[in-house]
Amino acid sequence: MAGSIVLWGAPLSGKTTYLLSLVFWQEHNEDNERYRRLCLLPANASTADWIAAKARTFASGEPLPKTSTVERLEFRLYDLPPRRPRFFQRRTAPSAHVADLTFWDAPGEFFSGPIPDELRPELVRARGLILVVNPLQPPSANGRSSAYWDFFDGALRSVQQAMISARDGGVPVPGFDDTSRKIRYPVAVCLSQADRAANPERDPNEWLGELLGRDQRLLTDWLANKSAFSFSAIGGDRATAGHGDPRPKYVMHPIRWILRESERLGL
Ligand SMILES: Nc1nc2c(ncn2[C@@H]2O[C@H](COP(=O)(O)OP(=O)(O)O)[C@@H](O)[C@H]2O)c(=O)[nH]1
Ligand SMILES: [Mg+2]
Repeated sequence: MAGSIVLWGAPLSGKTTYLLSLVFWQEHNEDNERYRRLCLLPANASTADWIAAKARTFASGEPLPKTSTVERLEFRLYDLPPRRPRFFQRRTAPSAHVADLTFWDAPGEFFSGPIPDELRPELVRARGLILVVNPLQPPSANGRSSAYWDFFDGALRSVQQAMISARDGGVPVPGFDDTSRKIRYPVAVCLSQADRAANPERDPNEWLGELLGRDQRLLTDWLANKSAFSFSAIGGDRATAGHGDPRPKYVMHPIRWILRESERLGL
């Protein structure tokens, strides 16, 4: 199978909660019963333990604890037939394992600068990258207006350099474009916790442009295939949304887009 989709994001952007939403909560909506669905599941026992422990903590209402170790977590993405197929859909394909998704759970500092060396080989081989930032809380607390740009620049520069050195070492890197020297695999830039914003439904590309200000052009210098997304893993503040399961919004959109784009690009 092709490389993984890698999830990366700023400290406290909502990465763990996003994974909870993908595995447990997803968008449950009547219409979805008529369509094929994507489903994310833990791929091994340690990942299953990790996500189950996070879900229990979330359900207890306690804050998710800070992480002190580095742990590689592996998930599998499945494409499933409709829950309630229409007559003409009766003979649709069965479920299939369509991609893997990798996440490193690690202390916040780990996510604030360049991507650490030990993770780069997987980023070089990846079929796509999900980058998460919180649009209401810049990635670093140093108060610089360029906090968003610093985060993207740090992460993407280290990926590009790793791709160049892999290629120079004779390893084929389909996710890299030799001519333009850009990262070629699809990169979904995600604005998390959209429910906290005054207008969660605003155009994510425009929203991202506003966060980056005059630096927005620079993202295109790194990335040949990018798109902005916004989502909410919880669907609303728990205090105001009351009890019951969270109701995530748009959480599968970046993943669907990466699957489609990586296929189009032959990755
Ligand atoms: N309102 C709201 N809060 C969220 C959402 N996602 C995460 N949070 C909160 O943001 C904080 C950081 O989330 P967490 O998943 O631990 O971030 P991580 O450090 O990137 O893994 C926690 O207090 C979460 O409850 C969301 O979609 N909506
Ligand atoms: Mg976390």
